[in-house]
Amino acid sequence: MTYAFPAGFLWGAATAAYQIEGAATAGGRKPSVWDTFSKTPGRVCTGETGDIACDHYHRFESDVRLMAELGIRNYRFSVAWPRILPDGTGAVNETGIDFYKRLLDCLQQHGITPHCTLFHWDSPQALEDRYGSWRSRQIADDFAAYVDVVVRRLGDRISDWMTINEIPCFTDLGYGVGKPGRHAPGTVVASRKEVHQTVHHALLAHGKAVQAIRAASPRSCRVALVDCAGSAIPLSETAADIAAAKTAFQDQWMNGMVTWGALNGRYSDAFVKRAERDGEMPDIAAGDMAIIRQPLDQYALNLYSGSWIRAADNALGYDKPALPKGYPRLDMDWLNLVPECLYWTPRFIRECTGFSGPVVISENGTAAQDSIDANGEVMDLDRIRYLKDYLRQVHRASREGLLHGYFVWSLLDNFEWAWGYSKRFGIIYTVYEDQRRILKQSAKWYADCIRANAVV
Ligand code: IFM
Repeated sequence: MTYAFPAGFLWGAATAAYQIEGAATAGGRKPSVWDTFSKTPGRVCTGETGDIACDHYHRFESDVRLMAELGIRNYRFSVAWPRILPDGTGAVNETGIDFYKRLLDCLQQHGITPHCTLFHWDSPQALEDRYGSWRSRQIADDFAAYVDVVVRRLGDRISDWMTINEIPCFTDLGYGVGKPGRHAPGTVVASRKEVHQTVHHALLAHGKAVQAIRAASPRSCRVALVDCAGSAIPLSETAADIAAAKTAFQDQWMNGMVTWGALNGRYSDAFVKRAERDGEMPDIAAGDMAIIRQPLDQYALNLYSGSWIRAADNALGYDKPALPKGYPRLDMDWLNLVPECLYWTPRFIRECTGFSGPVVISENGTAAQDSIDANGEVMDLDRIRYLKDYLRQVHRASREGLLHGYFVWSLLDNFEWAWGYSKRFGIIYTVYEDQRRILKQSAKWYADCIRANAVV
């Protein structure tokens, strides 16, 4: 079997500001909630912060050069809100804007198309101090105002915008009930209703951001939301298991709010039924759902794993068999190998929502226990094995017209949030001691795939 992709298939690599930029206090940037969180003892397991990270702020030119050498023609990066509006609102920090202008010009010189995420979890600490960031409805307007600033200044260089990255991660995982969330701001709230309220505010921020982009962009552009939809995979490809997985899909993690809200303009029946029963429905003002459901030009999915689902004779109509202890995974406890998520999730998005536009995998990859061998090489054959299996599912989806692009996570090893630098997701190895970069074997293999437009 050859795994050749349709012509025009988009190959890319992704990063995020707090994970790579470093330069935490340079050029007028003020703290984000992740600066505060990572400096709080016990929050990041290694005690590390993003203060220096990959020092990409100072080294972006050589990083872009490496990308170009690999033949990567699409780069997904994020803009740091606290670099642009250090106090969250108000005065614009032109030095921060200049950094992104220089990055974008450099990408252009190397023929690389930018895909810009406007928010990848680094909310300004000032807004956390002022009103508890995502707990307040005010953040939706403040986010839209920030987006307006970015699009007016950088919009002549960018056609592909992504509003917000993975809403469940900074809401559901950022706020805990009973114990602190594992992600910033790590607040403890009183109820699930309050957690759902933060999700609702984030969706509202997304909707208002889409409107702001369309109003401010000086050129015609494409807008997407980046969703980490929970994947439901039929245990067998029989009609019964496929139907069961499709039912489960509407209530996987936050799908019932995020995917259904953004694409259908209402929360899923399964979510509403459960939330009403348990007193966990967020407050929704008149008109909110219409704001949340903005027409999108593209839907972006960060997918890594999923749950196996089979039909069952119970009230739900499905069950989720527990995974055995020895189920394969590489170097991340949650990252069970389920390559099929890359096929079934785009397919269920198409079948369960009103969205029929292009879908792109905006992140996929794995952490692995990489090391430099005696020859100075990083032979991450385990990552290649993983990516090969996942990309074959991308191939299946793209042949059926369900997907049109793929961004590997990540371009280079970086700050993996609560895991610090202990987890390496890059296809390029970062030597943190001296900031050297070493192309891993997977980077060379990925370059071969791009060249062949196929899984090789
Ligand atoms: O590193 C993260 C990224 O910031 C968001 N998606 C998942 C990646 C791996 O955990």
